[in-house]
Formats: sequence, C-alpha cells, structure tokens
Amino acid sequence: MAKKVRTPEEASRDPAAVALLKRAAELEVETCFARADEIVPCPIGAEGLCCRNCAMGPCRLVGKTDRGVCGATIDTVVARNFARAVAVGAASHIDHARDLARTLLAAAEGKAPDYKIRDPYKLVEVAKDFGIKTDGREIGEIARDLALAALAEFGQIEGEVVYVRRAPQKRQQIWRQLGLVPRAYDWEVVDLLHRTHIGNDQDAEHLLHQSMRCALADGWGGSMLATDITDILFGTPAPVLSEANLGVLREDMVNVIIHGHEPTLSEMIVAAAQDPELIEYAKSKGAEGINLAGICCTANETLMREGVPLAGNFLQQELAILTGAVEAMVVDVQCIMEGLVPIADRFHTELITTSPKVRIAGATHIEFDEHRALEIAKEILRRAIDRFPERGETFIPDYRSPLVPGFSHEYIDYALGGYYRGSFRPLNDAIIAGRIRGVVADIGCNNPRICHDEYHYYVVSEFLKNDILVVQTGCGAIASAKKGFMTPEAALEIAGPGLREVCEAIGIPPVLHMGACVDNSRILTVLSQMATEGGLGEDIADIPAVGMATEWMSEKALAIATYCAASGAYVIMGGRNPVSGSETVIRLMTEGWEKKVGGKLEFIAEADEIVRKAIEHIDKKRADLGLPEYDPSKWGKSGDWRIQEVLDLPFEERIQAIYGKK
Ligand code: NFS
Repeated sequence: MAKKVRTPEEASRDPAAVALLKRAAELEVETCFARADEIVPCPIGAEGLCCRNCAMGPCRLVGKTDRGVCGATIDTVVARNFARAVAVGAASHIDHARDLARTLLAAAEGKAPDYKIRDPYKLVEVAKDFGIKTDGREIGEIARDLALAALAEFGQIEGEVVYVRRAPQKRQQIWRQLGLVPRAYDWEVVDLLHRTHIGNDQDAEHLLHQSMRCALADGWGGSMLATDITDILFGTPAPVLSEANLGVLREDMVNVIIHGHEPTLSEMIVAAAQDPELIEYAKSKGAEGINLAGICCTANETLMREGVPLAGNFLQQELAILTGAVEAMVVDVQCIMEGLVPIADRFHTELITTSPKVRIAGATHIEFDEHRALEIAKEILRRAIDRFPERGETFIPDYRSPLVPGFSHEYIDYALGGYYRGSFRPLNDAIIAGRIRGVVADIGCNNPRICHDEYHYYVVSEFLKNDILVVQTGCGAIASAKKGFMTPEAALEIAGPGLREVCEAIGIPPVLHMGACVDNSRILTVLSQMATEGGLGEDIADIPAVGMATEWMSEKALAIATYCAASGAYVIMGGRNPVSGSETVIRLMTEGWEKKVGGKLEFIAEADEIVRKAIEHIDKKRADLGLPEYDPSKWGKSGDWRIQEVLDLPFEERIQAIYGKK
C-alpha cells in the first residue's frame, strides 16, 4: 500500500504551522509530520500486543499466538504494557516535583539566592496541609520545613501521602476501602515497575489496580506538589494578557525559545532578559532587545506567571526553528524532540540542553545549577545574542492571538466570590440552574498522527456551543489560545447563551487556561471544592464533568488519564487505543473501573463521537443529581446582550423593559 503523504493543510489546522510546513517542503527540511507519514506504526505494538520484557521474546501475540514464551496471556501483556507507560508518566511528574522541592529547600537555606518565596500566603496554606506549625514563624523556616516534609513524601516508610486529604471525604473512603491510597510517591512507581518484570503480577485487573494507585501518587502527589511549590516560588497565577502563536517571534529582536517543563531555569531567563546590560549587549549586535517565547509546558508556566507569549505547542517546536528567527532554543526535560538537532543545524539556532537528566547528541549542554541560576541564565542569553548577527533569511508567519490565561483554582475562587467571600458557590449554582450544562477538561498533547490541533479546536468549539465550560492545560490549552478561544470576547462569539451570561457576569473567557500538565492537579482541586461546596453530589464522580486528551501521545497523558479516572472522572482519550489488543483490559478500564471507583477510561478515535459521549455523560450526571434538563432557550436574555437589546428598543418599549410599566 502506498504511503499517504499529507498536504500541509491536511497535517495541521493552524495556519502558522501550515505556512511553515510549506516552507519546510521548499527548503527540504524534514519534520515530525513527514516522519509520521513515512513511518507506519507497528500494528502489533500499537495494540499493546508486543511483550519485550525479557530475552525469551520479544513475543508478538498475534494470529494463533495467544501466549508468550513464559505463558503470559494477551490480557497480561496488554495490561503490563499499559502499566509500564503509567509508571513512566507518573515518574516524570514526580521527579519534576522532587527537583522543585529541592529548589525550595535550597532557597529556604539561602543556598539558591536567586530564588525567593513569591507567594508566602500559599506557603503558609500548604505548610498547614503538611501539619507544619506556621504561627509566629519566619517564612524561611516554614519553607525549609515544608521542603523537608515534601521530600519525605517521596520515600515515606508507611502511611498515606498528604494530598489525598484534599479530596472529598467520600472519595477518600473509596480509595481507603480499595487500598488505592498512595503510600509514597516513589514507592508506587517502583512497585508498579516491579510487578511488570517477567514472572510477577500476571492478572490484568491487579496490574490495572496498581496502575491507578501509582497514577494517584502522581495526581494527588507529584503533580500537586509541583504545582504548589511552583506557585510558592514564582507566584500563584492570576489573569494576565498575552499572545500565542509563532507570530510572537520578532524580526528585530534576539528570539529565545524556552521549551520543556521546568520553571526553575526559565523563570531565571525571564529575569535575565530584563537585565539592562544584556539588552545593551543585544543592541550592540544590531537587535532591539531580547524576546522570549515558550513551547510546551515551560511555555505554560512562564505564560501564567509572567505573561511570556506562547510560540506554540508540541508539534510546533521544529517549526519554530524553521522560521530562521530563533537564536537559541533552551530545553530542560520532557517532550523535546531529537529532531530539533538536524533542523537547528540548518539554521543559526543553538539548541541548548540544561538538565542534568537530558543530553541530546549534537546540542550544546550548559548544565543548570539552582545555586547560580541567574548567572547561567545570563550566560545562555549572551550566547543567543552572539548568534543574532548570523541570522539568515527569516520566515515568521504573521499569526498570533490574544489570550487571558492565569486561572489558578485560587483565582477562580476569588473571581467567583471576591477576596473575603471566595467560593465556588456561583459556579455550582450556574451548573445547578443549567446555565452551565457541565464542565469539560480538554488537556494533553498534539500527535502528528492526528491533524494538528484539529480535535482540540473541534471539541472545544462544540462544548462551548453547548454551554459547557472548558478548562485546559498543556498543549491543548495552547491550541485554544492560538485559536482565540481564551479571551472574554470569545464567549460572546461562540459560547451558548447560558455560558455566555456567566462569562459576561464574571468577566472570564469561556475556556480557562489553568496551566501546565502538572497543573491538572488544579483541576482536581477545583472538582473537589465543587463537590464539597454542595448541590452537586458529594464526590468528584457526581459532578457533570468529563476529562479528555483528544490528541494525546505521551505516557504522562496516560498517567493523568488514569489518576483522573481513579478520582471518579469519565476520561476520554482520542486517537489510538494502546489497549485495543485485549477486550478484557478495555472492559476492566471502562465497566470495571466505573463499578470500582466511579470513573472510567475510554479510547475513542473520532472527535464527533468524543463530543457525543461526553455530552451524554454530562446529561446523565445532571439527571442523576435531579438537576433540570439542559434547556438553552431559558438563557441569554441578561447581561451585556440584554442591555444592548434594551438600548436598541424604541423609547417607549425601552422604558417598559426597564421599569416594567409605560
Ligand atoms: Ni503534557 Fe506538557 Fe504537551 Fe503532552 Fe508534552 S508538553 S506535560 S505531555 S506534549 S501536553
């Protein structure tokens, strides 16, 4: 069968990406889009049916072969492959959290002088969660105790991880009854990996059970801790105005892309870029200054707190270099394509790795050390500036959209009720009344096997039309940002009448950017607070909400999906189903998990089917709660819309509309 090579328009829905894919063809530069067309996925691995866990194999369980050499069944092999992916995904978030906790400790002990506690209020709140005494104590002392208590969570000898107590009571009971409460972050990952060794756990349900516990150590452990410490060190996000897409690169400035996941170095680069000496240095090389832009979750971190513009999501990392306008791309950990090296070689761009964990052959390595963070950040920027005179022809597609990100759960609480009356009551009330039909979290990656951003655009616009509030993180959030869904004005244009009223009243966009992928923990916190607030049941599983990663590709996405399901949510993953080789595993994750934990994980290939099933689930949850059936005709006659309508009336009718009499 001839391989299908997609046109740029078939490969991406983002006009900036389309323009650059055309440019790539002209320059004969290879990208992941072309490689995805070239490489046919292994059909056996794709279904989870290849076991390569020992040297008796690899065993390919296809055709008449339904057991591996050791006798492992299809169900065991498929569940074991899934479990390994969850373990790796969880490990990524957990290890990210460890680095942040170590940075907090170094900052508290005065060994990392460039870091300060920017949110002491949150420090105190989190310290209380950890049972640390806060009254009358110095901030530095509290921070040190918190860092040590947090670091102890990774390898705790026994007990439960602290953050499970943030979940609704009912959820905690379910986890305790089922033995699902994580004991220590690292423990659950090691336990799961251990089980997948040859000759260990050989019961699909049992493997999936520990997959949930391990994933919970991510969601209610590593990720939640990473979010909290990042807020403590760099500030809890609140709305800012910024821009998204490759058009944020500047012709007249030194462009530096920060890409990866960790905020520790990128925050220092943001600070260094404002250094007058470095700006002067850039000017001495013929540039107007230094322009920073982000890719992937580093982008989301610095966007949320500093307003640094988004250059793009996962599938735009190579395309950014293709503009010819990037002097340096600075990467840390996760989601960094090795394909960046050959592209950077074609241009003047320096690809700089910085994490002690990540080296890429062909890239420059400047190792990050939190003890002299700002100095390293300045060194990196100086190198970028030195490249500016080497810049050749550029091709920056002129596409960028405004956005208002920064919706931490603390800010949502504040926006809904004010400083003294912060509460989720208005949100719950809007759902109860039916103004908001339900909530969808559309998160996760891009995948070159799916037309770039297409699923994100489609599902988000469908949900908005149906009065469903959308919250987003990760690369899905960047997709919506580029599409213009993240401005309050978008509510007027796309949202259904009820959702529009709510957005107008509060002054928020209909799609809330809640941060990076570790910040999915913010979504867990919001759902827990909604459950606790009252009127929407008493558990996350009761809320009319659905989680999804429509263009997922990473193991982290599988870990997130699993902890959301284990927390009671219905989770839908788009595109490929990595457990399709076993009907038993599919059943266990859907019907089985639904019975066990109230949530389920389903893989659905088509976007319209995803929307249909999500809305069906939301309506079912509404009915279970005894809420009124969704009826959009009841709404849309208030707020700005109504004011304008009244102002447009002839005088007599206007008076009647306002005063109710002639
Ligand atoms: Ni999440 Fe963020 Fe993007 Fe996917 Fe990668 S950047 S952590 S894994 S690709 S959303």
